[in-house]
Amino acid sequence: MKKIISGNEAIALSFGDSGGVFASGYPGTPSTETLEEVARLGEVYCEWAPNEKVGLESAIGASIAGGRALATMKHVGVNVAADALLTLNYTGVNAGLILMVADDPGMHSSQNEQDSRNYAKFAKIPMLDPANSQEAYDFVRDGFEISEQFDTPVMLRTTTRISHAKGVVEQKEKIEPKIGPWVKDVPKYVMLPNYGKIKHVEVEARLLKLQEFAETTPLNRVEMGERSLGIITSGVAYQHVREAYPNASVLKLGLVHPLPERKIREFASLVGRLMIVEELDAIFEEQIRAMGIRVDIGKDKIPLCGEVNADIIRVAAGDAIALGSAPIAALPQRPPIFCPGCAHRGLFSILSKLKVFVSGDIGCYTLGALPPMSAMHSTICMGASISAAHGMAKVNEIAGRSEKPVAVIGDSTFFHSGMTGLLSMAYNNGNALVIIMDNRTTGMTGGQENPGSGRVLQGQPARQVDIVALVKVLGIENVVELNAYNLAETEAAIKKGLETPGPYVLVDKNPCILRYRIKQPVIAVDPEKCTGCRACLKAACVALGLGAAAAGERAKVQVDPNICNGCGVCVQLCKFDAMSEAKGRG
Ligand SMILES: Cc1ncc(C[n+]2csc(CCOP(=O)(O)OP(=O)(O)O)c2C)c(N)n1
Repeated sequence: MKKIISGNEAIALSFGDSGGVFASGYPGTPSTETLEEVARLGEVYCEWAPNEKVGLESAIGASIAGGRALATMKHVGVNVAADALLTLNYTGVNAGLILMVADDPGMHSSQNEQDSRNYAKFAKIPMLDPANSQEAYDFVRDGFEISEQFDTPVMLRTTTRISHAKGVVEQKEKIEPKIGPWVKDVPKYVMLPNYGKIKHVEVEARLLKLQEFAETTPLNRVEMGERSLGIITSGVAYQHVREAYPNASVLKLGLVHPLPERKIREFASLVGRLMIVEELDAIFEEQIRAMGIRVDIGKDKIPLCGEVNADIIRVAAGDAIALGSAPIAALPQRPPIFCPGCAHRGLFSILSKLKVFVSGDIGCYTLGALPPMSAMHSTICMGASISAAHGMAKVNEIAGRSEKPVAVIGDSTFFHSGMTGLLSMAYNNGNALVIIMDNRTTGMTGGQENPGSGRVLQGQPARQVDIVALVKVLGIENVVELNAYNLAETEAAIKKGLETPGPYVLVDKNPCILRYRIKQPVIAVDPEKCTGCRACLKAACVALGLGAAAAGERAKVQVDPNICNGCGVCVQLCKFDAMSEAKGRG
């Protein structure tokens, strides 16, 4: 049967069709829909883990117990899971195990654009790089076979365009899940140094076997065309190559680690100029140059940063840009902003007013760094807000500075990796104010469930972790609930937290209005009372705008009732009592 589906949907579908038994992961664009689709299809057990390390470790356990397993994450998630990955490569697997990682060249929705192919090289394990939805589907099945044949985890790497673009997929015959024996094998699965030493030798030997496999597998295919230009490429870059040069000779790599040296050498000998087109790092190029093969066009002409496209490739090869692909006029920028009605808006209005140093984290609340709030001053990675604030506070203490840092973190990020930072702060006599914005969902990635939302991935009820109780158990005495919609209360609570010595935690429990579809009565402006002072615009709400100014007067504020969600932050910012709940609307 044929379907038109995205790369992520294809991976999910193939997991069910390829004897998959257990899937786990943590949301992160562009990977998120994969696990959601496994859940929607309903054939295979799957769950959200609180972070990527837990997701991968659970998949490892599933594989050891004999079930084909999948772990899904975005590229930066592999950093979190890396500790497990870099020993899983030694133990190998029982049933097949695939780590699906979605890279984000161009940083459409990420804090960096690291190239996950580095991890395959680092871990000395195979990596597959599909170039469309069909390959995404096929490579899951191939991945399980490679995993079991070579006793290795397999990384399946997508990029945003492969994960999210839709294409035709032909389903294969279903492989019914077969759960193998749950075998005790201490030297294989217990990586004590003496067993690890043996395993390291095996890893190197396995890599040589995989290299041989790479030479002959149809995953790596030569498409001979005109011989003046030969291009080595993989993944979505292959599509751009074909758009730029439909008739060129191409070595398309599906297995991007390890590389097929003989195949590459032979291909290079058959073509005139050799070009390597890869997004992000020069992973192929460095290895191919190290083989002593001349590369005529590579990263000297193709940027290390961002996505490639047909024009970049043609210009790099010294040709004019493709007909009809002249650069389109720059589109107006549309910076992201808090949703109308979001509780984060109230909090950041006050943090901005108080001019405190905010150690931020990753989530919707990171938008608090943008003008006009400009109230977040560092954001490194998920979970870093609390631990970084702790380090700041210690230096302030050493320097004799009285200023107390504020850490802001969301519920999902707190469960992911913020909790341990708070534990450290309690344990090491820290001195920061921590604000946990518990909107009962993983908002930034589209509203996924998490241990605080009270539901599992499939939507059924689950144990709901009480953040206030958890914070107390971690050793924090001062934990106070907050209502971030109430600006006066929020300001007073923050001031109290800043004045009180030692760790202090505020927990806002207003649910995400988007995820829970909360609609509150809209706000109306009384034009008689509005002076056009613009104090309300500090709320940075898209529902607020300025009307036309009458002669000699300042333009007055208007509320778009179709967008407003009645949070009331603008009402509280107005000094002239000009804003109020609209009568008869809701
Ligand atoms: C290691 C890692 N995994 C996943 C992501 C993707 N991601 C960005 S923010 C976020 C969760 C934010 O949820 P929460 O902390 O609850 O804040 P909210 O967006 O709901 O305000 C996720 C999963 C990431 N940036 N880094």
